[in-house]
Amino acid sequence: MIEQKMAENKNDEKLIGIVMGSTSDWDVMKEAAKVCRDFGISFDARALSAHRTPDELGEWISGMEKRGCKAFIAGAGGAAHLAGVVASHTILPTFGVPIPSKYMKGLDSLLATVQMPRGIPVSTLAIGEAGAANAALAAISMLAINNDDLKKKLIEFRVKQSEKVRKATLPELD
Ligand code: RP5
Repeated sequence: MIEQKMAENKNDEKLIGIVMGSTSDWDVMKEAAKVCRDFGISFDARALSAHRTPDELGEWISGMEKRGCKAFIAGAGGAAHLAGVVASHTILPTFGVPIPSKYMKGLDSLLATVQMPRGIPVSTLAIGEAGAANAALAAISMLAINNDDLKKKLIEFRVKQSEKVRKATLPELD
């Protein structure tokens, strides 16, 4: 019985938790999910808000910790306190992704995410899709410290990326 339970838990393992303040953030945050998928890293992605669903957010975080989560990625727009609230619930590393906002183009989200008071760190990435993808890469780099397969995959990713730049040509002059 106990063994079966352990097996069930193993299957339910999610190494990275991806959370966003609204389903409207998914277009940006799916870039983090895609990177996890491409590296074969299990993840759970949810839309949960720091101010609209605070209790469910806390429950999800503690549930993720039980499922073996090693890092959280949190994206929100506007008064983007979601990543800070996530970090307040866990000692696991939290990566913040500022979502582009309608009126301030994400500068508000960036400042709200990055300007954490001392004591509760949020590692904040760039505004938008690049930030979401980099948040996943940063979390994966952390996982790779103790995982040689993952380290290899990250090196391959970098090599391919460099090759792409080397092979790129500029367009002809008009
Ligand atoms: C934030 O407010 C969300 O993270 C989102 O970026 C923004 C707008 O949310 P919706 O009004 O689209 O649900 O909480």
